[in-house]
This record gives sequence, C-alpha cells and structure tokens, in this order.
Amino acid sequence: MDTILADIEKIRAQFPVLQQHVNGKPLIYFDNAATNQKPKQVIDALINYYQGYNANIHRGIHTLAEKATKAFETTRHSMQRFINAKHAEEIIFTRGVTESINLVASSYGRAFLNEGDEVIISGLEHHSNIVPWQIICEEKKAKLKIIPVTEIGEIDLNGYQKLLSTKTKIVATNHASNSLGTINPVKEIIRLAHEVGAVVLIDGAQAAAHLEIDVLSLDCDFYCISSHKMYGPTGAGILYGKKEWLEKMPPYMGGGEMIKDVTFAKTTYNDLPYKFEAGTPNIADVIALNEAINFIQSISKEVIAEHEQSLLNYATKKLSEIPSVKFIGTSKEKVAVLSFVIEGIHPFDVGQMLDARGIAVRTGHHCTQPLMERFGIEGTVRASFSIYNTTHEIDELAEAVKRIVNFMKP
Ligand code: 7TS
Repeated sequence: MDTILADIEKIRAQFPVLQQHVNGKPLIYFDNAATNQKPKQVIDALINYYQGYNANIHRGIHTLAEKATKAFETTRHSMQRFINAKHAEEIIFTRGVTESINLVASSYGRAFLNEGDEVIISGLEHHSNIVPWQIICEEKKAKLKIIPVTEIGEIDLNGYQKLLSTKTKIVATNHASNSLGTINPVKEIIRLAHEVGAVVLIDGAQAAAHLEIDVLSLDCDFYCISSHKMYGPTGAGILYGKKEWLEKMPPYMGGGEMIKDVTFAKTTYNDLPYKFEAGTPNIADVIALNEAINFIQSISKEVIAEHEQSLLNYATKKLSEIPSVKFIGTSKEKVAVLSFVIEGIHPFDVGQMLDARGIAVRTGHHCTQPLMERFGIEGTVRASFSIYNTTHEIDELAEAVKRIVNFMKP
C-alpha cells in the first residue's frame, strides 16, 4: 500500500530543486540522509522574513521585532507538539544535532561526570555522537564504552546489558543509523539505562523526517534534531531536554540573551530555554523550520513512512538482482537507507559514475568510520530515499549500477 503514489507529481512540484537536469539527465536525488530538499513553503518563509520583517528578537519593542519574536516562538511550540514534549521551554534552538550533542556532553558532562564514571555509546554512531563524548571523557577521566553491532547492523542488546552498571552515567545512541538505516530499539535502551540511574540522549537526526517521535512515551532525557534533514533550512535544529535536567545544567555558552543580570562581580542566568540560547539565534531558519513541520504534517509521518518503506523494499529487490552488489546493514527495521558495496569497485568511483547520469548518492564512510571498520570496509555507496522519490528513479539507479558493473568487469 502506498497512498502517496497518486499524488507524487503534486508533491514533486513543491520542490523547485528537483525540476532540473544534472549532467544532461533529470536529477535523481538519493542523498536525503545527508540533507533533504526544501519545499517551496520553507523557501518562501525565509524570503518573507528577510523581505518583510527582518529584526532581532526578544529585545525590541517595535512592530517588526514583535512579529519576528512571535514567529520564532511559534516554531518552539510547533516543535513541542511535533515531538510531544511536556513544556515549550524544554525545546532549545541550536545549529543542529552536532551542536545539541556537544551542548549536553559539555554542560551535563561538566556538571555530573566524575572520574571513573562511564559513558556508553553504540558502534553505530555518527562522529557527532562519538567525538563530543571522547572529549568530555578525557577531560573528566571517565570511560567510554561501546555497544557492539551485530552482523546485520543492529545494536547487540545483550552486549549493551553487559556494559550497564551503576558506573554508567550517560547512554547516547541514534534513533536510526545514517549509514545503514537500522532503527534502534530506543525505548528498550532508555528503559534499561534508567534502571541503573543513567540519563539517555537520543540522536534523532535520521528519525525526524521519517519516524513518529514521542519524547514522553520514550522517556528519553535528551533528544536531538537537525532541521535540514526534515525539509527545513540548514543551520538550525533543537535539543529537547527534560526540564529537571536542563534546570540543573550550567550554561553552554555565555553572552547576550542567556543572562538575567550582569555585573563584573556576578552574573545570574536567564530562565529556560534562554539560558542555553546565547547570542542572536538563527532567526530566519528557525522561523522557516515551522513550515517544514507543517509540510510533514500536511502529509503525515504515517504516509511518508509508507511511501519510503515501499521505495526501500523496491530498491532492495532491484539491486539484489545484481550479483556483485552486497548490502551492508540488513536489519528488518530500517528507515529508507540502502547501503551497498560492489565487489572490486571503489564506492567513490561508483558515486562519480552515478553522478554522470544525474544520480546523487553519498559514498564513503558517512562520518561513521568505526562502523565501517566493524564491517572491514572503507565505505559504502548509500542511496537514501524521501517522499518525492519514485520507483522509476530506482529503476534508473538499478540500470546505472548494472552498467557500472558490466563496464568495470575485468
Ligand atoms: N547524527 C546522525 C545520525 C547523522 O546522520 C548526522 C548527519 C549527524 C548526527 C550530524 O548532523 P548535523 O546536522 O549536525 O550535521 N549525517 C550526515 C550524513 O549521513 N551525511 O551527511 C551528513
């Protein structure tokens, strides 16, 4: 069942970037896990802000400043509903997932990590959910432990349970893997971490546009989202944090907006969420993010997931018919990411040859070098699908891969 098919041309028409040829061929955009394309309503929101009411927020009393502030805060409330957070002040605007994770590692880590404590991450993580923990663990003399990954690219839950102990202070993992697509059993991961008193951060970069997110039901302590992976602009994102933690955490950056009162002797900090929003934020992009949420909700996550799953199944079937293609990551529960290698051909060469036919994929380690090492490879070719992709485009990909295989045959 794929409800969207009847309307696919209407959906595609909303994305101006798709209406072009690349290297003489109609663009086929399969690099959605890196960043997905923006519907016209998001682009219009950016233009409307800059042309109509560009002003700094929260400080001015003039009309434009009030209008901009209202639009900015509207996104906070939309995001609260989008992820089912209890309070709007639990939504902190950041530049994206990378900054959100760094904020927690630095602020929570500085306040609550001690020598000998342990932080657990999984072997499936993006470098953004590895390096910030390495930095704070080194500083605090804490230990970083890694949950093993199984042969099909899933988190090994038994291995995870063996790592958990009263020394565990933080568990951080992604909701879905950017390299393999694996959807992780985050609810179970969170429940088990809470049993030993650890807090849990979920990197939702690859979930926000594809999966229902309900932070109350998940009961995660922190959840991170990047706007640009959910049809919104680059340079914006959120950190969701439970109020009880955010209130106890020290500021991440100092500056304007995050203070109540400053003297040279002592500064008092602002209330949530502003305590974590120092300086002029990314006003335009946060305002336009609201339109990305509206776009997703106008279709519904359920219908989006249904379409993307049918594309994933179709692509898996088509590419599995090509003998030298080997999939990396074959979990049953996946978002629409298909990673593969072709025997004897470097992923980079495959990417270049696909680009020559107007097909955009990502090749390489996808910022998950330890995961690539786990599979004994340097990288993969990754095709990731979105609401505007079609089975016809997948036929083109399969045809192109077949040609590459034949062309490169020794
Ligand atoms: N975590 C995951 C799971 C990701 O996929 C990414 C970006 C990040 C964190 C970092 O997000 P950012 O918005 O702060 O950059 N992933 C990718 C990718 O797969 N290809 O390009 C960027």
